[in-house]
Amino acid sequence: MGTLPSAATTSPLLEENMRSLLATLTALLVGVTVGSVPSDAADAAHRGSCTRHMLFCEDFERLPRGGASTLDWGIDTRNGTLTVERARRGNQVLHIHTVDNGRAFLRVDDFAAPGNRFYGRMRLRVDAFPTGPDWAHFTLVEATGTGSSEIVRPIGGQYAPTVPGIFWGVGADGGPTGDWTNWRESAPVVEDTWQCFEWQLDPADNRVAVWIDGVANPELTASTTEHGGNDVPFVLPTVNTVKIGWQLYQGGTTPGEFDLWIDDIALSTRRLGC
Ligand SMILES: [Ca+2]
Repeated sequence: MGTLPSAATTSPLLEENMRSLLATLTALLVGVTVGSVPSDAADAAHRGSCTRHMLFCEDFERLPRGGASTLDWGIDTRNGTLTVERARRGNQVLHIHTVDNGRAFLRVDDFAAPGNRFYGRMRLRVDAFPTGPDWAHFTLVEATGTGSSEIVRPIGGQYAPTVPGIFWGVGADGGPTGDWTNWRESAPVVEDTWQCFEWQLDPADNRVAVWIDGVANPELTASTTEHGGNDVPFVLPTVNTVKIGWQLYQGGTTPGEFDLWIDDIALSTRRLGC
């Protein structure tokens, strides 16, 4: 009979050392995971926002400053300009400037989302919204395509002299539901402040949904039967074009010119957050 310990037994000291080693490794791993969150966020801000696969993304970091010119998207303007500018800490943004009822849009052509279901996200600061003429109506995001003539406007708004106030509202034009903007007093505009806007288009029930600074506003929702237009079904087009910028429809505006800044535009199959 030999005196060597069998393979099934381990000395208490060795077990204690292994437990201690495991505890140390676990603590290190937890520390690394927790510690990495803020530094990743800081890195993302430094690199810009186009670091993940998306259907479309533009953070303006790689564009030359000045009049916008790129092969990645088109430009649709009338009495308006698009200029890439340097903002705080070297971040670059798109400055949209229009006169009276002009327009200036970044236009995403040849867009296609799997199942025609997608989310949009942008950061936005508007210097001043219109307080004239009465019912002055503006659009910032427009989606069009095939299969339905509705021009879908997930992000837009209107000056309502009856409240009075200026409010965000989902809207549409050009289709069977007519020209409507379902502005809501629960969504007043905020001037001269960076805010994050997200929207979703879902063909399942022709739903348009909106989040402002990460918070859903259920009143800013349109669907097949719940919308602000004629009493007929609201049907989303199969979207192939998305325009992002500014258009105001009536002339003789107050103020006479409009300035806004947009950054971190993204279109994606899933919600990106802010
Ligand atoms: Ca940027």
